[in-house]
Amino acid sequence: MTISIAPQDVLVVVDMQYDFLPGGSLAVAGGDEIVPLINALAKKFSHVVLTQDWHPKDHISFASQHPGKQPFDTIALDYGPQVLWPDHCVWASRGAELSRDLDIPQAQLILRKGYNRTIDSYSGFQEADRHTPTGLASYLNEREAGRLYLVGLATDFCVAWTAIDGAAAGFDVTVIEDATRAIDANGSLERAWSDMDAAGVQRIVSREILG
Ligand code: VGL
Ligand code: ZN
Repeated sequence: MTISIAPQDVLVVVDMQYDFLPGGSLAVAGGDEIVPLINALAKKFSHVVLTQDWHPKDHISFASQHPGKQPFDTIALDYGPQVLWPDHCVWASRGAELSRDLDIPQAQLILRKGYNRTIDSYSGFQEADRHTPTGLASYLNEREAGRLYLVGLATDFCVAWTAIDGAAAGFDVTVIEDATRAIDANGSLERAWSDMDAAGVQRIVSREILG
């Protein structure tokens, strides 16, 4: 049985940007493979929100800002552990642009996150201090959003945190697993799925919507 998508349901397309695609500075393996699938899924939704990772060039999540540290090291910040990354999705750089192969002209909102130099933001709902809101929950409530369906990159970071925070904000959240790809550093993918399960996030495959 295929899942029917209601007009109020929202497809949230997470971080489909050149730096996360093959050739990008933080390329997620197979990230390009999900573009056609996301385009097909988007045809079922009248309400689509895109998120865009958007960092100043000296962002605290960049290993380059921490002498002696390497990408994928973890450091302690005020708000908790922070994985360090290669420089990526720098404001107005090509790597920060959304893939032009996305074919979702009806998308209504592009939500940028991670623009505060001293706080990362994997989640589209709140920054990594677990406190500073992005405004997305208010937007979705004001727009009377129904279920949220998440796709994009990366399963174990921005998709997972957005899913968990969406559930915490009271939304019914479903991740469409085959329309995501993971970074999977140090067991992060398995951890992300168990955290999403614990938060009540549902997991489906695209066939359940596309038939
Ligand atoms: C992401 C690491 C750093 C993501 C963003 O989109 O999953 N991962 N910034
Ligand atoms: Zn980032």
